[in-house]
Order: sequence, then C-alpha cells, then structure tokens
Amino acid sequence: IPAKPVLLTGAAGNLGRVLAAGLAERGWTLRLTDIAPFPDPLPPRASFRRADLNDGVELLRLAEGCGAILHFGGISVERPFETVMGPNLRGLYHVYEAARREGARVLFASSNHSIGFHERPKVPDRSQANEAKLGADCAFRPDGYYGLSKAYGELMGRLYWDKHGVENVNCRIGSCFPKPVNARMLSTWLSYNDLTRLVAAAVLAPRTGHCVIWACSDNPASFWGQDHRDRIGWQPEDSAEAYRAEVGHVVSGDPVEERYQGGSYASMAYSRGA
Ligand code: NAI
Ligand code: 15L
Repeated sequence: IPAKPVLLTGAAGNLGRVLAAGLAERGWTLRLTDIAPFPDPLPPRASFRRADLNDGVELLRLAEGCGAILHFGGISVERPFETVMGPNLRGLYHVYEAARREGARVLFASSNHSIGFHERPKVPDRSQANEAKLGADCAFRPDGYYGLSKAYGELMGRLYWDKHGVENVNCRIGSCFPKPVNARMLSTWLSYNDLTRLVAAAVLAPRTGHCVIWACSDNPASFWGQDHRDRIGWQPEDSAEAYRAEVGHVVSGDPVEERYQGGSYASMAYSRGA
C-alpha cells in the first residue's frame, strides 16, 4: 500500500472508474477528481472533488500531500486541436507542476496514438520474436491531434525527470475495454485486470526514473516489444488471443485504417493520397 494518498484524474471516466474501484479494493487511499461528477458510490477511503485540468491552482491543492498522480483525465479520443489543447496540453503542465511541488511520481495514461502511424506488421506473425516488434524507443508518429498531445505528455515527463527529478511512468495504452471487439484489438487489447496491476506496480516500484511501457495484455499478435516494464516488475496475465474466433474477422475494409497501428485514428481526415 502506498505510504501517501494517490491522486487520480479522470476518475469519472471509463478507466478512472475501473481504477478507483480496483485500487480502493487493495486498500489504497485515493483522491479522485474529474470535471464530470463521479457516477459511482464513493469507494472506501476515497474523496472526490470536481475540477477542471485547466485550473492549475486547483491541481496544486488536489495534489497536496500525495505521493503519486495517476493522470487519466482529459480528451481521450481524436478531436479538433482547440478542444484537445486545454485539457491535454495545459492540463498536463498543471499535473507536472503539482508533481514537482509534492515530489510525487506521475503515471501518465499515454496512448498508442502517439505512435499510430507506424505500420502494422505486413504478415501478422503470432510467433514473431519480441525483438522484431516495435520498441518503446521508436520515433513518435502521432496519428492526430490527440496522439500528438500524448507524445507531448511523454516528452513533458522526459523534461521533468531530466530537469527536476520528477519520476514518471508513461503507459502507452493500446485498447483498454472489457473485451476486444475487432481484429486490431487482438494486438492492442489491455484487460482491466492487467491495467490495474500495471498501475499498482508503477506506483509501488522503488524507483522508475522516466520510463515508457507498452500497456497491452500478453497478446501473441501484439505489435509491440521492448520497453521498461522490468523497472516496475510488471507482466500482463491476460491475452486477447482467446477472442480470435469471435472477433478475428472484424476488419474495416479501409486500407489506411488497416495499414497503420492507430487504425481508424490514422484514416480520419486522411488526405495524403495513395
Ligand atoms: P474517458 O473519456 O472515459 O475519461 C476521461 C475523463 O477525463 C472523463 O471522465 C472526462 O470528464 C475527464 N476530463 C475531460 N476533460 C477534462 C478537464 N478539462 N478537466 C478534468 N477532467 C476532464 O477515457 P478513458 O477511456 O477512461 O481513458 C482514460 C485515459 O486513458 C485518457 O487519458 C485516455 O487518453 C487514455 N487512454 C485510454 C485508452 C482506452 O483504451 N480506454 C487507450 C489509450 C489511452
Ligand atoms: C485510445 O487512445 C482511446 O482513448 C480509446 O478510446 C481507443 O480508441 C484506443 O485508443 C484504441 O486505439 O483502441
């Protein structure tokens, strides 16, 4: 159990609700926040306060006395730049300033869309060696303004570690839903169980520095290989492969979407030509 309370932004969102319940169950003391009301009964030892990520003073107040900030709040899908900018760029700055003041560690819910324009493997080879897959040190190839904001968030972590010694674990989440719903998710799916265990490991690890972790389950068809998971001692337990018969045939028919790891985010408003 963490020695200090843990602040969770985006607590009213899909993953925030999963984490609020799962971490409270482990005996953690949580401070929950979101711009939207928390829709569930408050878990034991948890408090909730509505706040806008655009409000830096409020963020400082919320983080007071916390040992870690789980940053899951913000725009979570592709939106126009002006919509993304406040919550995801300015908000990220407020989170890091609060972490710097408290000496807190940040866990950033980054996304595969920060690298979504990497191509998928041409022949999906489920036995492909880990080393042949995309490493976490690959180039950023954002597939939209949302993905760009996630690349910015990871770089913010790089800056605050190098300059201020603020530790941060950047989890490049694939697709975190109750179960995979299409063929792409046989590669990208992250189970709720694996997410909760990942977050717990990232907070409890003695030291992390700045690190980047592919947050997907133990999927044989994963696009992703090397990362820094050894630093926090996390290994996924679940696998999307069990759903192959159910969803393996669910593909979009859009060549751009099927070519890139980011899927539909890459093909949205795509105007580059063939
Ligand atoms: P969600 O959209 O359900 O939750 C995001 C929460 O942030 C919402 O409750 C929303 O009210 C809150 N929020 C938005 N603007 C805000 C603002 N200005 N101030 C305060 N709160 C604000 O998204 P979900 O699926 O729970 O994702 C959580 C995080 O994980 C997001 O950062 C998302 O980008 C990231 N992620 C999620 C993936 C997934 O598969 N669910 C995949 C990759 C990344
Ligand atoms: C994300 O970053 C989104 O938050 C989520 O809603 C999914 O679209 C996911 O990526 C994905 O790539 O499946």
